[in-house]
Amino acid sequence: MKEWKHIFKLDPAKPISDEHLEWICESGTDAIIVGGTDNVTLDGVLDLLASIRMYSVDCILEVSTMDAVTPGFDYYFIPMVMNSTEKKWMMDIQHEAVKQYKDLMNWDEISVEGYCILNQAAKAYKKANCTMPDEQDVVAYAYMAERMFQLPIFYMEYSGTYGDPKLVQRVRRELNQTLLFYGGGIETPEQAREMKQHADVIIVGNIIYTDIKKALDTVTTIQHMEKL
Ligand code: 1GP
Repeated sequence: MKEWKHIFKLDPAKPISDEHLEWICESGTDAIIVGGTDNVTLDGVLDLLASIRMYSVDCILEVSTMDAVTPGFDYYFIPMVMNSTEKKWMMDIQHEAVKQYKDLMNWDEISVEGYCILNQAAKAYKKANCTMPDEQDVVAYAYMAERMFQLPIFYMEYSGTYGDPKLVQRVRRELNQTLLFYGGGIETPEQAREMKQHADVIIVGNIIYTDIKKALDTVTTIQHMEKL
């Protein structure tokens, strides 16, 4: 896994102007994740991939539906939703994918993410029929991600709302090998800095579409932290 610190997440179902896309790709962020929950289509993914490919930034597809998987990305992230109540989101979709595409899969490019979705209002929380874990549950999921499943990534997903930095800090203490990803509601340099103190990587999504300048400021903040 590369030494990523900051990643932008672009939703193939949301329009973005060429100018804003250029700013995002040239911002100095470490990578772009293409991923979303609803209305992710192959056409949408291909359009975004073609646009991002005009720049040199690393490009990752976060697989949410098998219908929209395509070659051409640098990396592929496969989520396993650890706090889903349905085995489907933990095991069955992945099983189906492996059954169909095993011979095409290049495991140098593929990483499995242990997802813990912590915002009840998030689309992904509802779609995967999650239950809300308490602090001990989250710590146990992180422990399982590293020790039991040896996953490269544990992702604390608050998509759409800013999370609890104390919980991120608590989870940090649990992980030595597995990288801690934090995503959700980051809109200001202070929030970027606060979460990055604990997480290995912060993911910035929604603010790209509502206030591009603020989104770009999160990159500068992380770059500045690295220099200190
Ligand atoms: C979403 O974790 C990412 O999957 C980022 O969250 O859209 O709230 O920034 P936001």
